[in-house]
Amino acid sequence: NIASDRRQELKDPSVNGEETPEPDSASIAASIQYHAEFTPLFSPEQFDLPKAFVATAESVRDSLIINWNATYKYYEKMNVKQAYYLSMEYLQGRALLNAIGNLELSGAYADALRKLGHELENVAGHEPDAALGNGGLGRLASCFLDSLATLNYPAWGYGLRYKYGLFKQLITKDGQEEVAENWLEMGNPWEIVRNDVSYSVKFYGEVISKPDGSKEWIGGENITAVAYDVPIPGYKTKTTINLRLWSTKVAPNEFDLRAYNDGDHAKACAALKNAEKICYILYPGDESIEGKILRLKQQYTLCSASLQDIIAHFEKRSGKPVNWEKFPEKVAVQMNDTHPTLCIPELIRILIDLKGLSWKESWDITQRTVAYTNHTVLPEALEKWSLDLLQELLPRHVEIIRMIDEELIRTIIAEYGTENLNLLQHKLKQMRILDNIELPDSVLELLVKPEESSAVDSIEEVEVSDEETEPTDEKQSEEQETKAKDVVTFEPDPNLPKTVRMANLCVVGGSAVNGVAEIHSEIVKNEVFNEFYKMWPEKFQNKTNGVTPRRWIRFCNPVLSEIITKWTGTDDWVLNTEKLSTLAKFSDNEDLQSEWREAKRINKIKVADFIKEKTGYIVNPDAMFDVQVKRMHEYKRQLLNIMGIVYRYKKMKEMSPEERKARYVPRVCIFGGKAFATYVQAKRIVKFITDVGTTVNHDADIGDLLKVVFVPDYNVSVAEVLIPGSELSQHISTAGMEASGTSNMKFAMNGCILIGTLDGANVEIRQEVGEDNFFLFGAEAHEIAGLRKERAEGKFIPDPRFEEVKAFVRNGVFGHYNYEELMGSLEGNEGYGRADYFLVGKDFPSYVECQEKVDEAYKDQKRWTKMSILNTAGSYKFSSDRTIREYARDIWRIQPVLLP
Ligand code: T68
Repeated sequence: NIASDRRQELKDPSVNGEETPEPDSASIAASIQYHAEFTPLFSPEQFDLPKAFVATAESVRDSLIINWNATYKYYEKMNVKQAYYLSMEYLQGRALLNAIGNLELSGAYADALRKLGHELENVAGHEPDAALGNGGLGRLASCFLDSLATLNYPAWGYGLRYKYGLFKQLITKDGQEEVAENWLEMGNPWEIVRNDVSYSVKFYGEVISKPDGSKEWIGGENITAVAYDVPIPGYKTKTTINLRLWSTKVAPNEFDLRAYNDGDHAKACAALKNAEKICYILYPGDESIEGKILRLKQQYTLCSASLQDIIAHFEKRSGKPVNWEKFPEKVAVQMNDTHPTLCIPELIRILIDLKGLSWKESWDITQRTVAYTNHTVLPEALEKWSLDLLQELLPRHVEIIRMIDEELIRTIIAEYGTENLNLLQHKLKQMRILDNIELPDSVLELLVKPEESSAVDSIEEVEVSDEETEPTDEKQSEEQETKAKDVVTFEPDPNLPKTVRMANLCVVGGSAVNGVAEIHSEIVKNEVFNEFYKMWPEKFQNKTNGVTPRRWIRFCNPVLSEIITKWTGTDDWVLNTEKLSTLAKFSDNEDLQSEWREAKRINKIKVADFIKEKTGYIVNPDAMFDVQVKRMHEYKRQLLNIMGIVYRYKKMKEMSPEERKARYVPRVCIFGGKAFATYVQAKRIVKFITDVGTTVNHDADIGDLLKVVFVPDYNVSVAEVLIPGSELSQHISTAGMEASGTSNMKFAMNGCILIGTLDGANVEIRQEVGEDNFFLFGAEAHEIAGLRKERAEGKFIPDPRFEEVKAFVRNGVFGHYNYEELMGSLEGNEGYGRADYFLVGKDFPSYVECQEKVDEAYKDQKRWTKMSILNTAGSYKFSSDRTIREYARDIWRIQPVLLP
């Protein structure tokens, strides 16, 4: 055919079948040219950067597809146990440099592109970020995929193909503005649409009982989920696993042609839009009822399509008759937080209603198959769904959830008995999946002791109800009240909503529950799910997060990588990060120290260029680069950072120029991060930071001594520039609130020193890199509750320095935006609610004092460089390879499978 003739002519080796020789730059150039010519996405006349990117990516994709197919076929043949990672979010970032790096073709690609008139770096810069996630949770999923492929684990990721990723953040004079991120606008060369892999997903409808006693879910609204596969290459291995993203479209025959012909185009297209809009955007605001339904539809689409796919795959491999008992021996499903919880009732539904298994068999198989990772202890982030909403949208699933809830209640009763109804009431209140919902009748019967059964019809009788015991006088009424407090009631409160607690469902339905850092896993066991922990201690685990050293050192920081390779004597550290620890013994070596500083300087210059391009500010690369980049959230306390900066600025202004210079190290304070579009307080903080920047950066007295920069639109690619070029990074959450944090790991790996609280993975990082190489401050997790109480009781006496800063801000030094809300929230003024819930005021003095220690340390560059080297050396534990091996061993029970 003409195309393949043309490829022959261009000498593209991949036309000759799978057995390709190692591609050299000539064959790569031919392949790129071929794709540039035949890609239907661009007009033919020019080979500009966007087109060069797509053509290059498509040529890489050819190699990936070959490996993908080989991996798939081999797993099929070996019929191995496979893990499936279900996540509503993936923050993949850019793929080009990562893919050619993993394929070890970076040099060949750079040469090929140069022949075609382009620099690889510029071409790579034209790739839009795949931002199908909000922050840490989504990026973790992407790091895990990289490790799974690299370590040759048979595993797939499942997610949704959002048309618009996380919004693009603009910084204007009003603070943050959001615009839609149309990342697919120019097409996505990495995805392969599988039109033959699609499943029907149902919403609404009704459940009918059939004569044989089985149930069927009928009617309702049906849409189709179509698979889009994204190949995920491992590093230095042929293994290429799959990220399968579902996109939704109208079900066949749902397009209303009659309405269209009658001229009612809106009606005709309604079903079309209704199906497509499920995958329009990532995490739509769930303030409105429409938003809630959409979010739930997204979650169910992910669960239903993925499970149908997993089950079809299992059936195909297992042959007939299918032995369902074997399902958990072949399949492990990991739920990334509670967002995919519906896969528990969905798996049960499929097994019972479609495969004919019994409730007991299905429940047993499900529990042995799925496991749950918790990523947050914030109560407001623990998902709850209204029972009514679920009932309407997924009636069959609600029946199944009720069965699971009943199963749980029976287990609780078996564990704690019915003697002490007070205790039982407490346990049920904490643990039930259905919150504020009547007990099933069959359970109520259990609560009635046989000797009472003649007199007492149901447990309701043990209640003291107002109607029955009308008080006759005041004394009696008082007595009645005290009694009423002890009264055991299993009746729902009509004034409270009826909800389904997804986290409880996950704990009950899964074989394992894990937190994401040691301290977090302790909180999970001892606080969040304590009642479950007491009943099933063996279910609870810790899996400290990790990040991929490929993207987060090797590819984003090539200069440092070269130094590491030189001093550890091998580039093996990219796979075996323990090797990084050998750097420790050279931490005082002057040659290493000077190379190390030089690398940092090169990276800082890149950051300075980047800041100039994005913000217009010119910063001095010899100043200390102090960075806080993460989602904007009150608990992450960007406010503490900026208040500290304001304090520094104020002190500087009060000093003579000489004193100022002697006292302070020049600093560039860099912020980045997005605030959820409806999170008003977080947006105020963005505005505050940019206002401080406007004042400070134009203050001639201050000059290079202090600059404050808010880098707009923080994302994976921006992180890849900032992290290698930073020297101090801030991880300063209120202790006990950050589950883990993962950027802290990336910064430490890149020789950046952390200032932080004893929270999340900070605790372990500090342990690993050494206490002397971590700037610690602030209250500890076990103190927080007491401190909040003190605060609420008005017993807290703020530090004068904190009062000074607030007054300074209120004076209008940074303009006259309404700062009263922000400053007031730190005081708990009436109407502002939370009385400094995040304890910014409490930690402020220890924070500014710690920052003074940072300045002192930085003045001694030998000491600082040593600390920096020891951070990289001590960070080896935080490779996601380590994390993934632990999941594989302790939860999924899967083995690496090396392709022949
Ligand atoms: C993060 N969680 C944790 N959630 O905050 C962070 N939530 O400490 C941890 O390191 C990381 O998970 C990985 O374990 C999130 O990022 C979300 O993004 C999120 C999204 C939707 C709903 C709730």
